Parts: sequence; C-alpha cells; structure tokens
Amino acid sequence: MKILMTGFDAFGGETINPSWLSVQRVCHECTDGLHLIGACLPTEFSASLATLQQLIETHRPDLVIAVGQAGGRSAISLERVAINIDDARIPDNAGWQPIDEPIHPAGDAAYFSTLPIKAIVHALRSEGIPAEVSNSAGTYVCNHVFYGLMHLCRHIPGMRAGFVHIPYLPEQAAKLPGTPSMAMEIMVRALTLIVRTALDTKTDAHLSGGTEC
Ligand code: PCA
Repeated sequence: MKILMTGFDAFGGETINPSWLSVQRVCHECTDGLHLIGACLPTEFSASLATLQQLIETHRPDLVIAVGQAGGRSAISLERVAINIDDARIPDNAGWQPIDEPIHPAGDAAYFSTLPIKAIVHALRSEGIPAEVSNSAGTYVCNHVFYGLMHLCRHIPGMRAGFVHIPYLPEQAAKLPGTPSMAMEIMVRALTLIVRTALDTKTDAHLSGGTEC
C-alpha cells in the first residue's frame, strides 16, 4: 500500500505551517510497514493542484491524505465535503485572490471524501485526541486542493482520498491569546492513526457526526 500525505507551506503572515511539519514527522517516524510519501504543496491556487496531480501521476498511491492548517479550530477535522468554488479572503502566496470562481467549470458542485471519516473520528477520540467531522473545508487553497483531488479520483479506480484540517501549534496560538492549539506530538499521533484507520477500514462506521445550526 502506497500512501501519499501532503502538507502546505506557511501562509497568511505565519512563518510555519503545522500541516507540513507534522506530515514530515509522520513520514520520518511512523513508517514501519508503510510506504509513506510526504510532500509540501505551495499555498497557491494554481501551483498546489498542479503539484499534487504530478505527485499522483508519479507515485500512483492507493491512499492520499491531504493535510492543512485551520487556525482557530480546536480539534482534528475530518473534512466531509469539497465544494466547487474558490473565494479567497486573502491572496495566496503567489498574490492570486480568486473571488467566486468555480474550480472546474464543468465539474460537480461538490465531492465527498472517500476516507472512513466516522471511523477515524471514533478512533481518534478513543485515543483521547479531540476530533470532529467538518462539513466545510472553507473556500481557500485547502478546499481547492481537496476538490481537485476528489475530481482526479474519478479517473483512478481504487484510490481513496480525503482532507484533514489541523489546529495551530501552541507557538502560533501564543501570539493570538484565546486561540486553541494542539501539540505537535498529538498531531503526529493523530495523523498516524488516521493512516492506519483508513487502511484498516473498508466500510465506514455508521455513527452520527452531524451538527445543528
Ligand atoms: N490552510 C489553508 C491553505 C493552506 C493551509 O494550510 C486553508 O485552509 O485553505
């Protein structure tokens, strides 16, 4: 089983991005019996997806787990759905700021993750790690990559894929009093457990993960 895990470089005035830092750690430390490939995507609408597509064509992974930073969230977020829209609050790292533009003009309005998100949330919580199903990956570069990834998946039978958002690291939250964070060690344990649960679970668990407004 070949697993591709991606993170992003820093954006929005930050100097680090916990997604790439934690993916790197997982790929170095938790490889027993797993063929893990780690890569850093640029936080740029155009280059991120082109890089991911190239990685998939080169490595032909069985499983793709894309990871991004969601500053302000307090739990590991298993994204359920990617939507066909770019609407950037801030420019990306290339200075591009699309507003209300479809990612693929002829694509579906949305795609669902093919990771067992309910089983993963259950596994993480059972290990004492805060986790939740999220119904929005936003409308910035992470959603763009998630949508593009699931769009690509249509033509690659057997490849499963999805997106995970992770909180700030404590050193980022320290500059933003009141903002939640998660320690690197917990994030690394969480991502490792996500990989193992995805590999071990063929049919997702029938558990509630919804919310009211
Ligand atoms: N988070 C951003 C893009 C890169 C990242 O780590 C997002 O949520 O869109």
